[in-house]
Amino acid sequence: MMSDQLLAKNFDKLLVANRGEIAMRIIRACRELGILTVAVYSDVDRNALHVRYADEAYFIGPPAARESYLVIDKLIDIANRSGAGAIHPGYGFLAERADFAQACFEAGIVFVGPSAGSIRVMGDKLQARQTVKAAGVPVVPGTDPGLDDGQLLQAAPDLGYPILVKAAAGGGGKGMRPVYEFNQLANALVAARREAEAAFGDGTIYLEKMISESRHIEIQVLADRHGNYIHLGERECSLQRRHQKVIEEAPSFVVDEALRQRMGEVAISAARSVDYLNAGTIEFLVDKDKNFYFLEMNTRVQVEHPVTELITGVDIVQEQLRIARGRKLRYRQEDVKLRGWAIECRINAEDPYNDYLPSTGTITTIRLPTGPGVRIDSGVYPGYEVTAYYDPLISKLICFGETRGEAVLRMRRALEEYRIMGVKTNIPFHQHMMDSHRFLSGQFDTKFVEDRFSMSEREASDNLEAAILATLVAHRQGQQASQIVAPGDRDTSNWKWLSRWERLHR
Ligand code: MV4
Repeated sequence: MMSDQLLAKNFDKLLVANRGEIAMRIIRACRELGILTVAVYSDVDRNALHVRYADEAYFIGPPAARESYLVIDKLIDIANRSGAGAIHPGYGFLAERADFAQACFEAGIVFVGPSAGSIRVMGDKLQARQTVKAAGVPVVPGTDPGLDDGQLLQAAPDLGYPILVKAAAGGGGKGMRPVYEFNQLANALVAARREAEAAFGDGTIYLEKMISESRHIEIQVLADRHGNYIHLGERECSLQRRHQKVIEEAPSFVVDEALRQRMGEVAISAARSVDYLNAGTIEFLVDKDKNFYFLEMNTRVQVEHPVTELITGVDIVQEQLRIARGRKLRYRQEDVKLRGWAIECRINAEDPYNDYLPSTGTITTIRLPTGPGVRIDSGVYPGYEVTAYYDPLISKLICFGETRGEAVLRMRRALEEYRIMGVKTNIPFHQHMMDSHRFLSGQFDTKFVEDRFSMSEREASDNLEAAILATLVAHRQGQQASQIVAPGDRDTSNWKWLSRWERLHR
């Protein structure tokens, strides 16, 4: 059991300890619920949208986050001065810092999230693994805590190669090291421990069998103070580059109703094992035989939460606020019904033709796509300056359709409609992806973007027929929504192709 440090307290004013699109998203939910909002801003965010949109705004310091958005004492002080009874951390910054949740608790401020104890356990990947494993959650075969190098070397042959050396304090791909044969292992242990010690101040490492050709699929869970837990289905997050997700979708091409139910139940068990409260996400690896393994839990609202909102109708941020106010979840598991398909493209200020080099500068003009099935979550505006201080996310473009095909067609339309001047963006990357037959036929894993996708060449189309066949087979096997495949070129005939496939697969 966790030491349960959670405040049960209503509040009608909330401090948003974040910036950009997620600050806007939180303020919008507060507006709808009649909660007053307090924004904070650094020097470069004086004119930011979240500052103008909030009911009050307080200056918090220099642009560098560690002197502003990351300073716990300043945030607690501003909450107290403004009379905010709660703080929403968003994602990034202080969202997964147990000491921040603890500081809020000690100041009598509701932290919109789980307890410091839950964050602490899930933040230590080895402890998280042990805790969920004890609750019956499948984890990747690996080693127990507390082993020295000799014991790790001894354990390796039973796991089988390739092996991943992971840092307990890591996560999100940090401090991971692949080992392909026994004679590399001893060196890898020494190097990984030294790296982890330097990066996290904690040199604890462990071994896991590497699961190759796997997908990253995560389950959204919600938990209230009354012991109710529900899941909102899965998000497919395999399309990543350097551990940064670029496109997410819900549902996943490979998850059928039976698998969804099993993964959902397991995700809830994982959340229960730490007495989890509020919104959280259980990350799984799913191998090509559809075995799934717990990877990590994210103890915050995630960037990609909108795709789940669109297919479930559940407003996740509103639900977070209700939970924090001590209310019961508005949904029982049987109320959660998936409908349609949603895809999110992260529009980043970067140059996809130059190794995704970050692009800074002032956005002089921006015209955002709208219309049926299109949602934009954005914190930028004409005159907004993209700096190197914060992440390069300009906006999230999320498209909904009754079928995967319809969502893709809308995404193509919306990407063409998107106009932005002043910085380079990865819109061409997304357009290229929407033409990729592997994407269209759902044939990708976590290595796809980095290993098989290039902006400079078209994919070889020799697999096209196989892709089409796989799509049809998957469909016949009872996938609820349709899939489409198409050749690579974005010309008129391609468009005819797409709508024909889209119709065929309804
Ligand atoms: C793995 C794995 C394969 N086998 N663990 C990357 C981030 C962190 N959450 C764990 N990660 C992985 N752990 C085992 N045993 C492959 C990855 C991985 C990955 C996972 C999800 C999404 C993208 C990824 C890219 C590379 C590696």
